[in-house]
Amino acid sequence: MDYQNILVTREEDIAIITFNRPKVLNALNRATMAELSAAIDELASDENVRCIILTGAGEKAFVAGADIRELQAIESAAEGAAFAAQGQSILFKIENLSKPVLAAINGYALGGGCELAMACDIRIAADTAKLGQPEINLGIIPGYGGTQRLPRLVGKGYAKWLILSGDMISAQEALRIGLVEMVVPAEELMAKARELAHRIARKAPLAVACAKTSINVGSETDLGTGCAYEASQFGLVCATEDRVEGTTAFLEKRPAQFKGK
Ligand code: CO8
Repeated sequence: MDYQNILVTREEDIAIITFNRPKVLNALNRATMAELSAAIDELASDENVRCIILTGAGEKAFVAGADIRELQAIESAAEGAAFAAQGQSILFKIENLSKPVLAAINGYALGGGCELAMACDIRIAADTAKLGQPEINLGIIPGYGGTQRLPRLVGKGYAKWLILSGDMISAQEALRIGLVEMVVPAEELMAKARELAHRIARKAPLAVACAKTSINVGSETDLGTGCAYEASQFGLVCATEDRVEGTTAFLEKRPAQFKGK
């Protein structure tokens, strides 16, 4: 498919989606969100792609938020709610995708950009990145899941600090509070992200999918229900050829050759 606002590249068993509107710091307008949604669908059905990286074009930004010009043009409560719900559905698509999605945060991840990163499975930030939920400065609140995913990641107190003050924090501070999982020198960001993505891509894909889903489902329910879900997913992976291959390869002291079956 031909995209105008994003770049989609494939490298062996991974794919990279690059937000490509550097003149507006990769702000997410409706067209970009629609393309992101289409790209996720495209990569979901490509069995050669086992892991996806999201990043931003240019030196300055991952994504500096929703496009403020479009936010300014909203005319009613109903339009605003529908706008938010539409974006949320695309972030859910990323969160619920059976393939892992990594955010390589190469600069500003603000508002919708921070929300997008939070819908990813793992966040790796450049040491120069800055993160925050500055919506309050515009007279609005986060609308792409930020009031929900931020407290789940960092706890209510830090979430309220960031959302109520609009403060922007450094990558190091984001690491300290658990908003990102790794901080690396900016020049090493994409190499580190690629290396992790390829490493995950070489694991048994059905096991990767079941592990991701179990963590997602379990973190939204009580321990007993979560463990019951895990047991059902464990049963599913036990029925795969890759389980036979993985355990046999270990016992035969050779690398496993996973097939995704
Ligand atoms: N939307 C539109 N344009 C933007 C945005 C944005 N989010 N961010 C930056 N730009 C544009 C600027 O207007 C500027 O354009 P121009 O060159 O034409 O003047 C260009 O990008 C470069 O930006 P700056 O000159 O401001 O660059 P600085 O280095 O001086 O500052 C900042 C960088 C600090 C990142 C600054 O650009 C900034 O504060 N940007 C806005 C950040 C922000 O408030 N983000 C949150 C937006 S709201 C949101 O994301 C809500 C999500 C949920 C919505 C749910 C319903 C839809």
